[in-house]
Amino acid sequence: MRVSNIISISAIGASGVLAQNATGQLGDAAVQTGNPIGLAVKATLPEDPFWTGSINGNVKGSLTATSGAGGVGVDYEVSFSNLPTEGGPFIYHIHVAPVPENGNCTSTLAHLDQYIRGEDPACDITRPESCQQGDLSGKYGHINGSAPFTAKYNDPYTSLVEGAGAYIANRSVVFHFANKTRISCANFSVLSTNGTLPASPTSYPTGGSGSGSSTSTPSPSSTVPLTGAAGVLNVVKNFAIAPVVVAFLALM
Ligand SMILES: *[C@@H]1O[C@H](CO)[C@@H](O)[C@H](O)[C@H]1NC(C)=O
Ligand SMILES: *[C@@H]1O[C@H](CO)[C@@H](O)[C@H](O)[C@H]1NC(C)=O
Ligand SMILES: *[C@@H]1O[C@H](CO)[C@@H](O)[C@H](O)[C@H]1NC(C)=O
Ligand SMILES: *[C@@H]1O[C@H](CO)[C@@H](O)[C@H](O)[C@H]1NC(C)=O
Ligand SMILES: *[C@@H]1O[C@H](CO)[C@@H](O)[C@H](O)[C@H]1NC(C)=O
Ligand SMILES: *[C@@H]1O[C@H](CO)[C@@H](O)[C@H](O)[C@H]1NC(C)=O
Ligand SMILES: *[C@@H]1O[C@H](CO)[C@@H](O)[C@H](O)[C@H]1NC(C)=O
Ligand SMILES: [Cu+2]
Repeated sequence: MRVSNIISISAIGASGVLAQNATGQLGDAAVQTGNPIGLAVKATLPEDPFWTGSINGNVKGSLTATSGAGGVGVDYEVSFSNLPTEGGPFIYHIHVAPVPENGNCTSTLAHLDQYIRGEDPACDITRPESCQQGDLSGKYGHINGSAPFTAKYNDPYTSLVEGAGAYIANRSVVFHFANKTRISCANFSVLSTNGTLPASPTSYPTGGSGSGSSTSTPSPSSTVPLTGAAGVLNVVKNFAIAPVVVAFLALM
């Protein structure tokens, strides 16, 4: 008893400050400005789940991301339904890499984490700037039950400026069980730029097994290269460390 008390007290002593004030090795996440007004991207989960266990069809849903008011941060609109009846609370994140053509969610690697924070300790919801940028459910709420879930929030720490380390549109969204097992994942596609719909905004790749509803419009841009947005390449005010971070994440 004594010994274990002493051990736990000293463990708190040693890690308490860090645990309460966890932040990235590179500090807290910076607020992202200059996001292109009117740009919207959307990730829609495919027809079939990546997870091969027993669920009643894939989770349905999407995450729409638009430039925040005044170009500050990104406004997210999240909607998920047909959730599994067990295995929650469910979590979802922006992962660094896109989903490969074969739909393998493992290949999306780890969370967008430009500041090298890591997953542990868990995100403190009262200090979102200290969390991994991609940990959206950590910052804005887990999905507790199996009822259809919707949420809307502004995240100041992610970006729609191509070239920024915090850029999300060339990455992916992954939906997990509470135990982190990956159920499904999706790339972002451009939904609109200033109200105009490029390419085929309503058709999305179905991930894994292929034979799903094919797009009638040929859409080389079903994922995001923002080719039309010439003025958008606003690299200057942003970070050049993303490759380093990706390298770190690949180790996790
Ligand atoms: C940890 O965070 C708390 C609350 O934000 C703050 O009061 C305290 O000074 C911080 N401690 C350190 C060592 O940064
Ligand atoms: C949308 O239009 C506004 C005003 O004309 C312009 O400043 C902005 O760059 C445009 N956004 C995109 C994504 O093209
Ligand atoms: C994760 O949770 C799901 C749902 O409860 C379960 O089926 C699966 O076996 C778990 N995976 C691991 C690795 O524990
Ligand atoms: C996701 O985007 C990447 C990069 O554009 C692409 O190679 C991949 O095929 C896309 N994945 C799916 C499932 O469409
Ligand atoms: C997905 O990719 C991972 C890592 O490359 C690999 O280990 C795994 O076997 C793949 N899973 C499927 C279902 O292809
Ligand atoms: C989920 O449950 C936790 C703990 O009970 C609570 O703090 C949180 O607000 C709930 N999240 C949502 C999105 O309702
Ligand atoms: C996504 O774009 C950022 C720059 O905005 C870049 O640093 C990163 O390597 C790209 N990621 C992928 C997977 O293409
Ligand atoms: Cu994740």
